[in-house]
Amino acid sequence: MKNEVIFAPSLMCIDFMNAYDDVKVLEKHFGMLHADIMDGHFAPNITLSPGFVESVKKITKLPVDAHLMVEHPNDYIDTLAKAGADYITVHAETIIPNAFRTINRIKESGAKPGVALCPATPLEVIDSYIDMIDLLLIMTVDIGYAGQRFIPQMMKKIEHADRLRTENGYNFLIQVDGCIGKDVYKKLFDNGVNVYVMGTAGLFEEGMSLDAASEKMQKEFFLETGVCQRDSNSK
Ligand code: S6P
Ligand code: MG
Repeated sequence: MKNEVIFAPSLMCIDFMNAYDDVKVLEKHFGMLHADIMDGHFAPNITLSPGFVESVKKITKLPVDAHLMVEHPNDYIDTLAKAGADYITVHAETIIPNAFRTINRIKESGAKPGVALCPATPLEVIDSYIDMIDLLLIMTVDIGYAGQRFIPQMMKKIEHADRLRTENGYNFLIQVDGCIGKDVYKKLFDNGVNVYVMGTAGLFEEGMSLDAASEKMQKEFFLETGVCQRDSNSK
């Protein structure tokens, strides 16, 4: 668990006019795809949809993790599961009144439950159900947009989550999302991060083909951490 490394390119960063080809390139290189779903209320933007996830799942066998940044996540769980989302990640801030019902509903839908924390939300908020989740998403930027700066205070939260996992024998994957690039690979890896959401900071570079950028990204990760591609990307 601790050493499992998966790169999950962020689908909101692909070229939508070239979506089919971009997904096919990503499929060649990576082990998961990350789909941001926002409602313009909980997050100040509108991005992908369950329908988009369904289209992606029709053309690839890669697992998709759906990151739900919406006020009412329960409204989307069944549709997303039907669309083929492998992980459904809801924000802890949005499920406080009915966290157990929501997590159980994700499990019943056949998807794996994930829980996300905005940067200002402490880990303690999920104390009572941390043992029920398959994925813990620690946001390293405020939600809504690609291209922001990494929030350094998040390193402590990641370290804490990894310690809790080891001490209690929990099995969730730790995922990070927001400005993940070569400056932080080593520290994140050393702190037990498993799933790296790759956006504009580490992967989608203007002026470079996605194929070349995918290779460059993984070489950089290898140089910084010593983990090679063959050991990563468990699908
Ligand atoms: C932000 C969203 C993210 C972005 C990702 C992009 O609300 O959850 O998944 O798509 O942050 O990465 P970057 O490297 O542009 O910050
Ligand atoms: Mg995201």
